[in-house]
Amino acid sequence: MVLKLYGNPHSTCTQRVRTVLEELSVPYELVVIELQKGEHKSPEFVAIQPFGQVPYIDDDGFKLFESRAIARYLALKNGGVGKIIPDPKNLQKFALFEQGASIEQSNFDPSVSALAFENVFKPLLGQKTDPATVEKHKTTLAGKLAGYEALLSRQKYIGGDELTIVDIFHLPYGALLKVQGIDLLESDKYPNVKRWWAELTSRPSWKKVSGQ
Ligand SMILES: N[C@@H](CCC(=O)N[C@@H](CS)C(=O)NCC(=O)O)C(=O)O
Repeated sequence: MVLKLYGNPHSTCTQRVRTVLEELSVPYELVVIELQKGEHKSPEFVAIQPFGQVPYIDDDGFKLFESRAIARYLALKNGGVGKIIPDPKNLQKFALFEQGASIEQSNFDPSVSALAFENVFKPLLGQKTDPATVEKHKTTLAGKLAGYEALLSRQKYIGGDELTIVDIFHLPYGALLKVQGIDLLESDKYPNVKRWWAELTSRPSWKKVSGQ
């Protein structure tokens, strides 16, 4: 049975999983969950994903949610070891990869997802953007990008010297920054962030998923 991905093409977390699927050339069927209609809050959906959020996968009856956990599972299962995830047997390399995974979740995702919520999703939902919240998260992000610059000046990627799913995890929310007037490619202040972002965003997997 072909792998089923329950999600929505506009959902950042669904895009994260799709990009990893493209990197691995794994065939899949996207089962579109209409967020506008509240399909992710239906009893059938919540019976599988108790938080009522997309995405989840159904891999021949095995169901898994949380986009980053799905990405790890898919990479380990589908020949991604040494390609987009380090070999867990190489302890130090794997530990640096896990360090990168924590960096993305604690130093990038909180501000970029909050900014996307304020500037992109709230207007779509007919809600008002709060300028003070936007400023607060912009300031936080600027500080975090300085940390990214320091890290990327001593290693090629976030999880070490090889590209991993951790870099890919940044793509959906990172790409939404551009429509909010924050272009990581225009950032002369952070040349290593610029180098890293240019390479990441030009990957065929992301171009396909983002429709570029
Ligand atoms: N940590 C979860 C977050 C999932 C999530 O926030 N999904 C969003 C779409 S990107 C969603 O379903 N939002 C609707 C809601 O929370 O009601 C993951 O990475 O899968």
